[in-house]
Amino acid sequence: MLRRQFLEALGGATALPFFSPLRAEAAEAANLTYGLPAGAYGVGQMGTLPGKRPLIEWTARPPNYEAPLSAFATPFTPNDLFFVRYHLSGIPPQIDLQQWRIAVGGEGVATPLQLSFQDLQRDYEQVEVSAVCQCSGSRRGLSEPHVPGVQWGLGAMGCARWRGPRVKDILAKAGIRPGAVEVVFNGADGPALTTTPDFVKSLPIGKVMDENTIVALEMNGAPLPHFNGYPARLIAPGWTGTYWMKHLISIEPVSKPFDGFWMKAAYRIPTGMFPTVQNFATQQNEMTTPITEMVVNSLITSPAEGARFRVGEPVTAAGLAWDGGYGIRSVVVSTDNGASWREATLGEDSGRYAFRPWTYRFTAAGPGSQTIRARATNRLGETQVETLIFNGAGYHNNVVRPTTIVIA
Ligand SMILES: Nc1nc2c(c(=O)[nH]1)N[C@H]1C(S)=C(S)[C@@H](COP(=O)(O)O)O[C@H]1N2
Ligand SMILES: [Mo]
Repeated sequence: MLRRQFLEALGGATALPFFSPLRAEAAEAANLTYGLPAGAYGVGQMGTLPGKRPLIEWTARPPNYEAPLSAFATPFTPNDLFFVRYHLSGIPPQIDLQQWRIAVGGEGVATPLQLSFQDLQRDYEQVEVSAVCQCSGSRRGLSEPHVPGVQWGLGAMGCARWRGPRVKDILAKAGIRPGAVEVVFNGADGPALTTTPDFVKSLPIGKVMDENTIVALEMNGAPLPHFNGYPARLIAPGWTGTYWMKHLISIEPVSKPFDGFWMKAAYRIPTGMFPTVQNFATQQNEMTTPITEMVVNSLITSPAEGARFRVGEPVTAAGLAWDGGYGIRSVVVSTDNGASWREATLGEDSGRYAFRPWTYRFTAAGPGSQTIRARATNRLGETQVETLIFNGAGYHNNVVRPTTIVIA
């Protein structure tokens, strides 16, 4: 049977048991996460964008490609396995570096600037920030009940070393006027149909002036891949990917809250629902508020779902943990369905915005199946939840999630 047919057949068989070899096999065939809506298994398939290795293709126009679990074997995600997320399909097929400029302007600056790539490299201190870029909707496909939108599994995220000038240094050069409450960022992509609003985002002035908010000209020591925002993108460490404007072409401080569609109608969560410290006060109302910081979370990268071990065999579980920029304090692991938890060993600390690797060794019990669960806690004491905090957009899913291994 062709893989596609196999997956479609599986798509019809809803309500597979919590763990089944069939489900593990199907997920593995397409690199898909288990637990997605049954129909998603007929949609997600491997696809290759120019400059990338195969990723899980959810939509080709606009391009929405998820990283397979193998991309997270290292704490920095390879550029050619980094996920790709776009809202609009009017993406410039290529960008001419000689012609490309960032316009720094609007009523909020004294001296408007037109900055070339060379200006950005030459005239400003270059700083490096290691940071996770995670889509607000990563794991949306695991929402219960399921919600509309791209049915992302675990891989709508990645971590890179980003390098370039600080936004605050650029604004200092342009002479930012007092009274700016937000800064508006736009990218070179646009709607294919004029009826869809252009993707434009703002950030509160406090976040913009943070010394870690930069315009990245490099990603992991190389030029940005085209589909990750070549030649330059905004980095808003700790905050979800929606603010990380790709193909950046304008920076504009404003004295009133920006009222674009992508601020007012999208990327919002019910006010007070999540325990974030930094919020976006100028965009908040009683009902909803913009999503801001990522919530603390972890991923088990090894062993794979359905992996086989012998009774008594030593197993090393490994994975990653991250949060909104406070840093990971601990990761605990349970191999007995959550009855007891023990400390995992944390790996190299690449900074408070980066993936923190962890490992945990145990002995396979059994025979039968055994579950592995990981739970990260950050330095604020925030921890992952046992039960989903449901919201209609499927954001901030940090539910503790089991990986099941088979022991014979
Ligand atoms: N120009 C532009 N920038 C964008 C977007 C977009 O659609 N267009 N999507 C944003 C969202 S929602 C996310 S999650 C990140 C994804 O970054 P990546 O595609 O490099 O993984 O880009 C952000 N920047
Ligand atoms: Mo996103």
